[in-house]
Amino acid sequence: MQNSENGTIQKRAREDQYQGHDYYVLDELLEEDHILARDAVRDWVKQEVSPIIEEYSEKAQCPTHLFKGLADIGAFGPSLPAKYGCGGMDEIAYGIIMQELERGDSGIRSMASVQGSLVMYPIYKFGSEEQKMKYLPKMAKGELIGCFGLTEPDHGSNPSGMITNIKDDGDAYILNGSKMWITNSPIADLAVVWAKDEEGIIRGLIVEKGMKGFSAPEIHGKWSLRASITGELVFEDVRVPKSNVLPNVQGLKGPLTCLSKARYGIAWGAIGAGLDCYDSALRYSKERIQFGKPIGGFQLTQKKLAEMITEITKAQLLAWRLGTLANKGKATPAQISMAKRNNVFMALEIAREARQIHGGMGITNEYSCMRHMMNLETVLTYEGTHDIHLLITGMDVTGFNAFT
Ligand code: TGC
Ligand code: FAD
Repeated sequence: MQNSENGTIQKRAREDQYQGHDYYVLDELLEEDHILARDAVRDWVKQEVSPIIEEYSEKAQCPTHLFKGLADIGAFGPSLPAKYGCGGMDEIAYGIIMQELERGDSGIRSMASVQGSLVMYPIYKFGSEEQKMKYLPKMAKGELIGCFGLTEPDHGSNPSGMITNIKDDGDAYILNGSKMWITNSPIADLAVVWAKDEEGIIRGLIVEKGMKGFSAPEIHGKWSLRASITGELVFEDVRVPKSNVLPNVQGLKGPLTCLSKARYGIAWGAIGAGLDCYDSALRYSKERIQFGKPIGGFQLTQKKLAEMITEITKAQLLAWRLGTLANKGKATPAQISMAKRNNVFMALEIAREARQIHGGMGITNEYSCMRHMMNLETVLTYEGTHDIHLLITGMDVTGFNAFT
């Protein structure tokens, strides 16, 4: 196992042997740009993420130095327009990039999801031209880091109950309240925060680091997504200029529209985590000898591997079709919920099965499956829990709301 001296992070010696798996030859459905993007991100993950990720996770440290590299490979806002310094690619390219990042670690994908889909996207979709020009090019380059504040200590699945609020004060609003479980908040330069105005209407605001009364303490003690930094957002009479309000949206559909964008990315991303676990388990099953033969020669191991690749292939098809709908602007929020829910659960089940195939070694940092498994517990919960997405599907097919 790897060791560190003096608390510094050392690169792991073992080579990342990951190979993609494409049982139904879905590459034939991709364009050249998609394959180029995938290969570039895969190489970057092998060089920059795999050698360090186990130890950053163990130490519960966020590899913040990777923000620059993520920007260089175009991971921030890949499908936002080039005019703002973004990728100008399509939704399938965005999905594939998320898949390759999450193949490395869900926390690395989170760094990109939050920046691109939850901060840059609302500024792009709901912001003024001045706000777009001020923030988007710098965020695409990783010069500014953002976070997204929706969840509150007492309002997680039910964000419409939020109590964070703004009061009119001439050329500014006075912001009070708090947000909980916010990815990147302790290191963020800006936060897109959702708060109710005096009429109870949800508005989006850009709150900048350094504004008086604004703090972002870190949350410690996570057993999941340990290479991602999570914190609170605390607002005590923060004076936010009215020019920082996102002018083009009101109501809960503002944050939920951003969530649709990010959940779409997670539907692809989770496949990456599942693929990494499958790839490792397949290789191990051919190398590990018990009872005089490779464990991959036993029927029970084959059952696990066969079911894994079947579920991965179904998830790949779901993501690809969702991507083609998204490219036409036709992917519905409920379709996105189905894919997020299915694909994350699929990846979590695969991580558990892969851990079994690795036997005792599966619980160590020599292999990625235990880390993926722990990460995926968060992915199953954030951006809408597994059960909330089930209820979204239930409401979509029956027309009845079973949330309340
Ligand atoms: P409801 O009445 O259904 O909807 C209110 C308005 O929003 C519209 N809408 C959507 N629009 C776009 N995308 C979606 N996914 C949408 N879902 C709903 C809806 O049409 C309506 O519009 P309008 O014009 O009629 O006003 O709202 P509700 O209060 O009944 O809530 C429904 C529910 C429970 C599904 C929703 O609140 C929900 O999705 N809850 C889960 C909360 C959640 O996902 N939180 C995530 C926080 S952010 C996060 O986890 C980031 S992790 C990042 C990382 O590290 O990667
Ligand atoms: P709750 O809403 O309290 O749910 C608890 C349980 O009750 C769940 O199983 C849920 O499914 C169930 N439940 C709730 N309502 C119903 C119902 N009507 N019917 C049936 N079951 C129900 N949020 C942000 O805003 N920004 C971020 O950047 C962000 N990053 C995160 C990072 C991490 C590491 C984590 C763990 C969370 C993050 N979140 C973020 C918050 C995340 O979105 C919430 O944790 C999630 O939405 C669930 O809210 P909750 O934790 O309050 O659980």
